[in-house]
Amino acid sequence: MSYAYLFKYIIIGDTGVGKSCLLLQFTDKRFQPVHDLTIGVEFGARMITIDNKPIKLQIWDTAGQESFRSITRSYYRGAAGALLVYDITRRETFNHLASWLEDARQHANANMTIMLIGNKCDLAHRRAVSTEEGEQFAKEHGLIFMEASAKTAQNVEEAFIQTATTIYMKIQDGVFDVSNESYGIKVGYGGGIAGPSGGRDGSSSQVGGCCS
Ligand SMILES: Nc1nc2c(ncn2[C@@H]2O[C@H](COP(=O)(O)OP(=O)(O)OP(=O)(O)O)[C@@H](O)[C@H]2O)c(=O)[nH]1
Ligand SMILES: [Mg+2]
Repeated sequence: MSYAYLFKYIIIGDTGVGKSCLLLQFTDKRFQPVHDLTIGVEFGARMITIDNKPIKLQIWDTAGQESFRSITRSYYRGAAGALLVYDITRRETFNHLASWLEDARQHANANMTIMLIGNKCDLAHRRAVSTEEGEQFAKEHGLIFMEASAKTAQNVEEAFIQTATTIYMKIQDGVFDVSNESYGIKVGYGGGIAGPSGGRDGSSSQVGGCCS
């Protein structure tokens, strides 16, 4: 399937916060109740539509465990968007956000769009981080913010799509040189400047199905 643009995303955050579950909910509309520890990096993809244009999201789901941190760092480069995830029921995952941002600042391009996600908002009775704290942190660091649940699917679509909308608007504003793929953006048919080979979707390792 052809696309106007392809955006690369990375999902980061502590182990167990629900990164893989958010991806699975977005690509397959399923929830995995068991913690299937990610080893290294996994991959998912899905089509969305923004401004009537087909956009392909190519998503790298990284392992949160400390021992994989150096592998994760090698995926920041070439990402247009990042979902930085914490678990609203575990304060330490919120406390570690600054160190994740530090990694992003060092290894990602300066125009990467970062969406902060307070996940597991279905577990309100076990909440350890207030919504206001999440909002405040996001505001201080120039991030977009949403609370979400990979279990109920609340705000999952919204988080991925809002991130893409922000990237799309940055492209319209001329923030990126889209011919330079190191920004994590590829132009296909109907995008800005369609290249001679642009637009063909040759990906075969797609985890999720396509929608819309
Ligand atoms: N109640 C609830 N549980 C969730 C939610 N998201 C994830 N979980 C559970 O949290 C655990 C960890 O989820 P994963 O998605 O595997 O976590 P991860 O961030 O990918 O962890 P690593 O791969 O080790 O970095 C699993 O048991 C999930 O079922 C959610 O929104 N609500
Ligand atoms: Mg995982």
